[in-house]
Amino acid sequence: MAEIWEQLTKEIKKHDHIIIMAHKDIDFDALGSSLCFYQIVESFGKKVSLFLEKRQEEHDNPGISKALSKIAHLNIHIIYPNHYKEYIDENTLLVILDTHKIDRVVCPHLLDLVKDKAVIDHHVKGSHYIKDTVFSYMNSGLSSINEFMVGYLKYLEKTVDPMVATIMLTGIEIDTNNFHIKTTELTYEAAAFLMHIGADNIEKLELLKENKDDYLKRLDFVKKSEMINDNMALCILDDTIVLPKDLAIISESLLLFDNVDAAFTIGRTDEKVISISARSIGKIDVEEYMKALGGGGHLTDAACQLENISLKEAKQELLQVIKR
Ligand SMILES: [Mn+2]
Repeated sequence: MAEIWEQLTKEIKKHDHIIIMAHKDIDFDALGSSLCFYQIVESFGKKVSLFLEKRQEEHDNPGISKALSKIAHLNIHIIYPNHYKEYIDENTLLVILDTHKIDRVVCPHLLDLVKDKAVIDHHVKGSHYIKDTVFSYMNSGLSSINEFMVGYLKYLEKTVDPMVATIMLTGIEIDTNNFHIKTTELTYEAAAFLMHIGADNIEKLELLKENKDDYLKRLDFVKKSEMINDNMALCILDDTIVLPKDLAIISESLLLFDNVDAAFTIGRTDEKVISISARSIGKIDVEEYMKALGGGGHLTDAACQLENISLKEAKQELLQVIKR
């Protein structure tokens, strides 16, 4: 990894202004790693800005709003979508975190405006991705971008603000479903390091709190889930449009039950799109199933999108693939 950190450091030093941009619907992995990277760049004495989709009070995820309110003391320079052009100067490096897909970044137009781009992601490579990068690190086996950033902090022998460390730890916990998936020795080491530099467990729990009604609604779907054979569970949502991560959360929670080695959740993620989120504890390769349906992913963590199809039809397609 040292070569990678070195290359990244060179890129930072080469540029006068670094803009950090993560994916839409920012989560704790994207926010934690963005803030960490922001502080790293700042420590190099460089001008740095964070591109955010929404203002603190506008986020759908109350945890994200809370996190943003708790870092006010850091005086982060934030750019919002309505006035970004004025901040683009000649020698800018745009760093994209926690996604590599053009249509997932907060502002795809910015990709055209800034020549030098760096991408750091841990999602499985999809189509329509950001090309022409001056730096790229993609590792779908990595738990989170926060784990990458901890490695970078250690390499640089730097630390971050304790609240940023807390947000990063929260991100690792969410992305690994509490250290259940994609968790390696380095993931635990990253968590330990974050505690060491001041991450706070009580603050973390505050950030993880969720709305009771949302929890109960999810519980209701979990209740209606079924076993589709000896060791796989399936949950089908109603026709309401949800975020892909909502499906993932349900699949992950199903993995905690007796006899469930793999879990699938089917739901509508767009007017014309039905998505399936697949999770496995590692004994069953769910990527195989999702690939067969035109999707992709990882052994323990995969997904697919089916267009112009009903929830019932999607279920039938999945069952057929599993039977084969
Ligand atoms: Mn992530």
